[in-house]
Amino acid sequence: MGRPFVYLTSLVLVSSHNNSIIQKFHIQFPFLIINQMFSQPNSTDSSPSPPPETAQINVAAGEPPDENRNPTSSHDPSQTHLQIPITWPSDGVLTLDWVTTLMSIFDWSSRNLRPSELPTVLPVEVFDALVLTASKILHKEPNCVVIEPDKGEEVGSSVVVVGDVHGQLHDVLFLLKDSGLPCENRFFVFNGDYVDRGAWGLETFLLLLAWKVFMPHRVFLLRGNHESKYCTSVYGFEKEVLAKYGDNYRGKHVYRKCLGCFEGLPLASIIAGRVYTAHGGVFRNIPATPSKRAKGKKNRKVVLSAESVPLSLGSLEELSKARRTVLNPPWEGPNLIPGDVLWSDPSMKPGLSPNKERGIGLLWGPDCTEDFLKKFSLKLIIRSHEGPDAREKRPGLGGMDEGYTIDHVVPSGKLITVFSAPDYPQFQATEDRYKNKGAYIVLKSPNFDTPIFHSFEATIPRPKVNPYYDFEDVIDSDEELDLTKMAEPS
Ligand SMILES: [Mn+2]
Repeated sequence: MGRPFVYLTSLVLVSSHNNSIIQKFHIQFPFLIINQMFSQPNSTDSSPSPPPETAQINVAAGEPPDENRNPTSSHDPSQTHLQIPITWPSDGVLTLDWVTTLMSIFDWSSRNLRPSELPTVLPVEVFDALVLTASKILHKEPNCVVIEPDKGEEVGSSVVVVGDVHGQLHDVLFLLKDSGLPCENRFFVFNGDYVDRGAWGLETFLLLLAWKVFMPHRVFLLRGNHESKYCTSVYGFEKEVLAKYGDNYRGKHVYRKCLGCFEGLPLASIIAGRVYTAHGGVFRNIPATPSKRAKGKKNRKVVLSAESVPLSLGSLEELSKARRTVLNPPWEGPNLIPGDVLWSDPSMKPGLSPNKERGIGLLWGPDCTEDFLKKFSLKLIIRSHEGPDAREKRPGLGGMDEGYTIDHVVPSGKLITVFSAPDYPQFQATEDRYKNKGAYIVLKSPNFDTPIFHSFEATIPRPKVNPYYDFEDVIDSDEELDLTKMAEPS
């Protein structure tokens, strides 16, 4: 029984850089079986025995073949087998098995296939079904999702808050293993920036969408500033999608569907009534505007001069009313809230001011953190958005070596930045890397307002791939936006 297992393992490894052999292999064996790396809690291993014409592949194939391994053993969850290509369940209902299988397959394909071969494991029809199902759920969520972890039957829950991941698939897989997978009493809030810079933004975003579809009331995906047409056209995600699904109708379709899904992502969360999370941070109050304009006409001319009105903090009610379904968050005009929430940064200087470095969003001081926490009876703001590169240029604020910083400590509580992409960015022009750790935060029952920080190292070496953007020319952090390009109709 062990013989064909070992033999086929080496076949795939040999063929991973040779397209013709892979093709032959696919014709010979339309379904591949891969060992699953994510064990399932309480799994009784219900995986069906493979049909006789299928092949078996060991995911950990880089290791020397273990002659003593018994692939038919059903007691070790790591021996669960996976089938590719992935198929959408006939009843449209995702299971834990489906989601963990997707994670294992993405890990395997990132190591063994070329980017352009992704459609052979994830056909476009399955992509369509996943994104459509997720989009429907996301678009219905309010701008600020309200998470009540201890309401209902489950008590003693925890909430894991995750910062930027930027397409670093293997680090996300590690994080989910380290924190424990989402389940009835383990909630997840992702603060955005799933794509760009890293080479596996598509896989990363899709596996998070799969979790969202499987556990819509346990997994919450917020929008980051990179979930926009502008950022993805500059920092690699658009090119990544076209490299994987083809620079043709199919690839453009996949990219367009991702953008549509980005528009549906909510902007912020409130956890247990005590913690506010968002990608960038707080946002301004939008003064009542004279809204007399002809219906149906584009209102480009109606621009509120930011200079003419003193800036003040916006309320959660205003956040709930903002129009978030915009491809490029606005930096001018009547609805500046999404731009602020996604792009703002804290400062050590008191007050609220335009974020001139970024060209969009705000800078806010410790006094604003105090005002915001006090006004809404909160204890914590957890935001993301700044990696080691951004923090290098921000005197007065902490470095991102450990993946998190405590930025403001005020009478009502704290402001925290969490960044979950270790050894970031994946591609860097200089040899001298930041070597930062990533971190995630655990909030525990009953109060959910005492953050427990978990720092983690990168999963390296990463599979060798070419970058999808000109990382030597594109500036490190997202400063100095090309606003005219961002204004182009999308
Ligand atoms: Mn960001």
